[in-house]
Amino acid sequence: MNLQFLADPDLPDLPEKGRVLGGAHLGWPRHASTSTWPVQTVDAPLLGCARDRHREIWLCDGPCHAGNSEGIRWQRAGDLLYGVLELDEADFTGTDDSPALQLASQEAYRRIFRLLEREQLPHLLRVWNYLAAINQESNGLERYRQFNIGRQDAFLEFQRGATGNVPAACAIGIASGPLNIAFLAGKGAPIALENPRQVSAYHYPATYGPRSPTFSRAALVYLPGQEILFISGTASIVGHQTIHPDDVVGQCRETMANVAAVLDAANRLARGDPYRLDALSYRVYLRSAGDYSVVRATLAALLGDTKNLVFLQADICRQDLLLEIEAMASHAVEIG
Ligand code: 3EB
Repeated sequence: MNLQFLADPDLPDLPEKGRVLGGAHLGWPRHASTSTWPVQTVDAPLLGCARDRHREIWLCDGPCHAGNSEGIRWQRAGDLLYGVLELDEADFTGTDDSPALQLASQEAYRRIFRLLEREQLPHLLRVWNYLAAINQESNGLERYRQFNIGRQDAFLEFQRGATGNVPAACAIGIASGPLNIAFLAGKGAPIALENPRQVSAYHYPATYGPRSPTFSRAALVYLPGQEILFISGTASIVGHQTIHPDDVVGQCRETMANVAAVLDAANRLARGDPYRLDALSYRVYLRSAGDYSVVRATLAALLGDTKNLVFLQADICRQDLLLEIEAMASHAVEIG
């Protein structure tokens, strides 16, 4: 099974629909999706984009089959599965100790893990998490930290461990709406990568919340003849501390130094040609839309151009972080 990432403006009007594993629609206001495959709708305003939405798909070279279980819209092709689920916090009765978002997060990951057990595709490779009002506090705890408790509880409940071989991920704040999670899973284990410039997120000290986030800095994923690199949401964090508060250009450069460090770690293990910073597909999340021009210029200076970048206005999981950048690339590798 070979997987190809296609995005606007290079997306065909009518991709061969039996071969689209799934995708994402970015932009606000939201467009009703008419796709027959699972689509994660990311309700965040696009910045500097001529189109009013940005569509992405994962195209397979073989047939996909669809399923809908555990409230997850999913599709499977060979040993790969892409799924999307949305859970409304209002459907959960929180308590002082366990707010609704924590319970919804735990339930979302439980459902994912149950589906993966049933499909015998045990490995979570990459997860895209979006939640409303991520920096808002309730029950004395920031909502991102509530999410982290629920997520980690589910990993532990399913005996998955919450350190080491955990998926690449992002966790981003949007204005409103349900907890919204998309994921890619497979039969084979990914290689989880860490960043030598950063404390592993799963070892962050308790000053960032009672439970550490459960994600790796990147994952190398293997399909027959193909290697995919997923670089998790990356920010201006060195060690475990935010660097350059109130300086968006400083944060942008530090973030790219982190992306470059993760890329170096990937290239030490990559089986194909080396990955290059200027040949990745990027999503850039900016807390403040007004920072768009200066961040774009900073990235253009580092990367040469910005044609493989999508910019979105969204909240980052620490109040002092002004941006977060994630990236991805796919390379052919020798089979065998
Ligand atoms: C960081 O490095 C920034 O909780 O899944 C980045 C990627 C971040 C994923 C997550 C959080 C997550 O801590 C935040």
